[in-house]
Amino acid sequence: MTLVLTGLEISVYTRIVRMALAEKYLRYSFVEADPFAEAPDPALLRMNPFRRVPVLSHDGFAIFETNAILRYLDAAFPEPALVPHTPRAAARMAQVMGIVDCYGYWPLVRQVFSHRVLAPLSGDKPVEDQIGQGLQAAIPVLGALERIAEEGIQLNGHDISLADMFLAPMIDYFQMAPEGRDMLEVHGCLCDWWHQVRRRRSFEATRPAFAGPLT
Ligand SMILES: N[C@@H](CCC(=O)N[C@@H](CS)C(=O)NCC(=O)O)C(=O)O
Repeated sequence: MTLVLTGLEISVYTRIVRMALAEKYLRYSFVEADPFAEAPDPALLRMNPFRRVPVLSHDGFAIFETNAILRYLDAAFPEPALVPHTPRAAARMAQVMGIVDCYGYWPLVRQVFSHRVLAPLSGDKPVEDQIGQGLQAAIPVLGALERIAEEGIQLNGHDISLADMFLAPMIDYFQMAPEGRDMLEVHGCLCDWWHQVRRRRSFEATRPAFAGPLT
């Protein structure tokens, strides 16, 4: 059995899949591909016409789109299960994944983290407008996630599912920005979840090298 993950170390979507692989104790090879490079990587384009990472290949069966990859992994390698069995928990899990994917990634990662944290690391100037817009757009995202965490069926720190895989890498990047950390801190239930999930082996083992140890 061969699993090959094509991705980029700093990519949050790549880390989502790496966390799921780690939760399931699966061994895999990692092939680095940079979707942001100026010259398109022909191998990546052949696997994903949208030129995004990650792509997972299982014995030659290649899948792109993180949600599809996670669902496949959970079906092909059922233990430990990362999709809850009760209809309500499964619905909340899917809801978290949808919220993060559709409304969370851009403001939390591409606007707040990229401009406040990544740009200075690369010697670039942050675009303050982008950070401001990202923080504004993050308000309903964190609000919706807080309500789910408060309900307690998902994002409770112990019933681990694909929802935790999807959210943890994005919150990790968001809280690296001081403004992101301040905003997270006023969401008590989400904060409780964060303090539990960040201690998981799958989270620690997949943290990108540039980030250093979590403080
Ligand atoms: N819908 C895709 C999104 C993946 C995605 O956006 N990945 C980022 C890296 S975290 C990427 O490849 N970005 C390249 C770009 O924006 O051109 C999925 O679910 O896998």
